Amino acid sequence: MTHDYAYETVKVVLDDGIAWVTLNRPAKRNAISPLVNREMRQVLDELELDEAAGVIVLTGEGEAFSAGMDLKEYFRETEGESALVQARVRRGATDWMWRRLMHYPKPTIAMVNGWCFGGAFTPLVACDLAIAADEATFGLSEINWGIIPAGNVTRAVAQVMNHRDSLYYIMTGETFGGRKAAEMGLVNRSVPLAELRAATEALARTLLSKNPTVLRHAKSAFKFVESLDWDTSEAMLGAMAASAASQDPERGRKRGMTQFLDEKSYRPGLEGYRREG
Ligand code: ACO
Ligand code: V55
Repeated sequence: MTHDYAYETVKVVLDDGIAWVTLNRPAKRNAISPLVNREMRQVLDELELDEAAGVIVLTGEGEAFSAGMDLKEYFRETEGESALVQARVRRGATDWMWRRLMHYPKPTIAMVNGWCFGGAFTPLVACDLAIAADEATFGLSEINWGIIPAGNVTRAVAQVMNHRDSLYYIMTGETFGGRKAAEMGLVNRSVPLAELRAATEALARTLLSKNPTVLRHAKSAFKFVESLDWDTSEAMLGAMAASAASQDPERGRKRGMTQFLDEKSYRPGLEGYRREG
C-alpha cells in the first residue's frame, strides 16, 4: 500500500518500497529548526513500523540538502532560554540525527542534492550510505560563525574522514564538492546531479532485494563493532548472528545452503539466493 504523510517541514513519499524523506524548507535552504527536529523524529518513528517503507532516502527540497542548523530558530531564538530548555532543544536535534538514525532498523541512504553545511553532517554520516551530486557543496562552516562543530558533527566527521582532512575542514571552514566528498569517504560516490535520483534509486533497489532481517542485523553489527576490541567484537557478532537467525522469517541461511549445495541453482558470491517460492 502506498500513502504519504503530511508534515510542515518534511515531505514523505512512499514509492514501491522506498520512503523518500525530503527536508522541505527550500526557501530557508532546509535549515534545521526545532520544528524540523520534532517532525523528523515523528517521521522516523512512523516509518519504522510502516511496511511500505523498506529503505529510507534522506534528501532536501530545492537547491539544498540542508544548510545546517537554523541560525535564527535553533540558535539565536533559544539564546535567552534556561540551560534546561536549551539542552532540550539541542537534544531534539541529536535525538533523530544520530541516536535514531544510527541503528535505524531499515537501510538509510543520504542523497546529497546540494548545500550541506554544519549540523547536516550528523544525519549524513549516521545514514548507512550516501550519494552526492558532483554539484553539491559541503562545508564545516562553524568556524566562520565563531562556534565549534557540536551536536556530534565533529564525531561524525572523525568517523568517516581521516585525521588530516577532518582537522583541515574543521579549522578552515573551506567548502568542497561532491567528488572531493567521495574521495575522502564522506559519501560512497558522487554522480552528476542529473543522475543522482536514478543512482540512488538503483542502490535502494539493490538493498530492497536483500533479506531485510539480515540487512538490519548486518548494518547494526557493523556500527557496534567499529568501536570494539576483537574479543568483545567476536562475542557481539555471535550474538547478532544468533539474533538474525532466530528472527529471520524466510530462513535465508538454510535456503541459501539448499540452493547452493543441493540444488546447485546459484552461486552466492555472484547473486543472492532466491527469496521467493
Ligand atoms: N539558518 C537559518 N536560515 C538560513 C540558513 C541557516 N543555516 N541557511 C540559509 N538560510 C536562509 C537565509 O537566511 C535566507 O532567508 P531569507 O530569505 O528569509 O532572508 C534563505 O535561507 C536563503 O538563503 P541565501 O543565503 O539567500 O541562499 P543562497 O542560495 O544564496 O545561499 C547558502 C545558500 C550558501 C547555503 C547560504 O544560505 C549560507 O551560507 N547558509 C548558512 C550555511 C551555514 O553556515 N550553516 C550553519 C552551519 S553551523 C551549524 O549547523 C551548527
Ligand atoms: C551544531 C549542531 C548541533 C548543535 C550545536 O555544529 C552545533 C553544529 C546538531 O546540533 O546542537
